[in-house]
Amino acid sequence: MPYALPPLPYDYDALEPVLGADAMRLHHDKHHRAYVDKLNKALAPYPDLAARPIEALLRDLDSLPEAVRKDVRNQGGGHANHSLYWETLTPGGADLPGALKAAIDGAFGDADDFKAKFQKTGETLFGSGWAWLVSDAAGKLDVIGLPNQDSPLSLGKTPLLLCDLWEHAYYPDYQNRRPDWLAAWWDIVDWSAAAQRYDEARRSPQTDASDRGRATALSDPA
Ligand code: MN3
Repeated sequence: MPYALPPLPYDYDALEPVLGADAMRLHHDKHHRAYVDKLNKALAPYPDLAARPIEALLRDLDSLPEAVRKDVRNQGGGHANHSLYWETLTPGGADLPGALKAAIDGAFGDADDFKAKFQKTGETLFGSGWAWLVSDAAGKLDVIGLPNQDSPLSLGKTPLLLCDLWEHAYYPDYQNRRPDWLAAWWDIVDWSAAAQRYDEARRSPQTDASDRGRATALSDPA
């Protein structure tokens, strides 16, 4: 199968007490795997599409055959979002490095103002979805909430950080207390991973011409 469930980059219990081992095992082994399996099933008739990185497909949803567009958006989004999510968490958290800190200060006021905006965005997002810190190609930051498994890549933005606000992400540890989950999540954020993504976003904008050219050349299989 072309898309594979990436292993967790730490042990199931590594993010305790913020996230418990049972919840992590269920989230990674069951929920994330289900997105991967359904994505592979949907793209089985489209080997040319399945050979491309999921991020490239999400960046150009409109170019995909209509028969698979919804599955790429939902199942492919679920796979890409969770893959990034595991990568941007780390036991005990990590400090916010200089370049990204300066960008956050410039965009939001200071780190506390940013946190307050992120928290409010997450608390007020209706239903299932994610809260995101994103960058545009010019390096301008924004905080957005997106429903379901929608990806900022589909909006031409680069995701830097994301907090899972589906109930499966926090009910085992926080029940219905989404604000408590959002407040605790900061303790496991890997800021160095976000800063690295920020540097890469500014070096190679996501909507570069070569990738667009490949995507628009795609068509339905014969
Ligand atoms: Mn999830």
